[in-house]
Amino acid sequence: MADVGLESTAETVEQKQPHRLERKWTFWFDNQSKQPKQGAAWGTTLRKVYTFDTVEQFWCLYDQIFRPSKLLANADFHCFKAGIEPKWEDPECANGGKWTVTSSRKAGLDAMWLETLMALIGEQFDESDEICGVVASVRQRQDKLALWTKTATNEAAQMSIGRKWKEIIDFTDRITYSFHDDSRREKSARGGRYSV
Ligand code: MGP
Repeated sequence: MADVGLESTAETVEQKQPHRLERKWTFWFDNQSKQPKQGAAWGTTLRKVYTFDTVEQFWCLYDQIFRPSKLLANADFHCFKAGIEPKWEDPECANGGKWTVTSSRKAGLDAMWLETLMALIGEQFDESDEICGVVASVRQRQDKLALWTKTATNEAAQMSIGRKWKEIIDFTDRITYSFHDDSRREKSARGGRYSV
């Protein structure tokens, strides 16, 4: 009898253990409409919000806060590997770039964001080391989702990530990959380098 009691206690303890992720992730928030003053340097409104490493923390944060449909225009949510800042200037991002998808429906953005987050924290990408994080941007014209990666010149890795991402978010239109190096330059230099 004592054994049965111990077993069921062990089961209960196990059920209550949080489910740890492979690595830590950080949610960030940027409300650019709150820019302190016109012409202020980019990034002054970017805030690190919460670093998590369990499934339970993720669901709580997602449910309570991080749904893009809750955002007003000119705001971004980011979910990046802990230790990487969602900026071109971060050493892990400096030589990188991003795949971008656009969505004209709020519900579309929410669904693609959630699918992407689950794939990231569940380490679904073969080249998961190449990934920095994902950004959801709500804009007047069109909402966007961008998957940031580390080594823009590694075309094979980027193509594989792009293909996998489209499957994950169930997106059939072409998507393009741009280098951060190009984004730093004037608008005319910002064409996509790869597409899938
Ligand atoms: P954005 O937020 O990626 O695109 O960058 P948005 O707002 O949809 O506008 P778009 O029409 O230019 O695509 C907008 C601008 O913010 C860029 O042109 C840069 O001037 C600045 N910016 C964006 N990012 C991600 C960075 C960054 O990481 N570092 C710096 N220094 N500036 C950035």
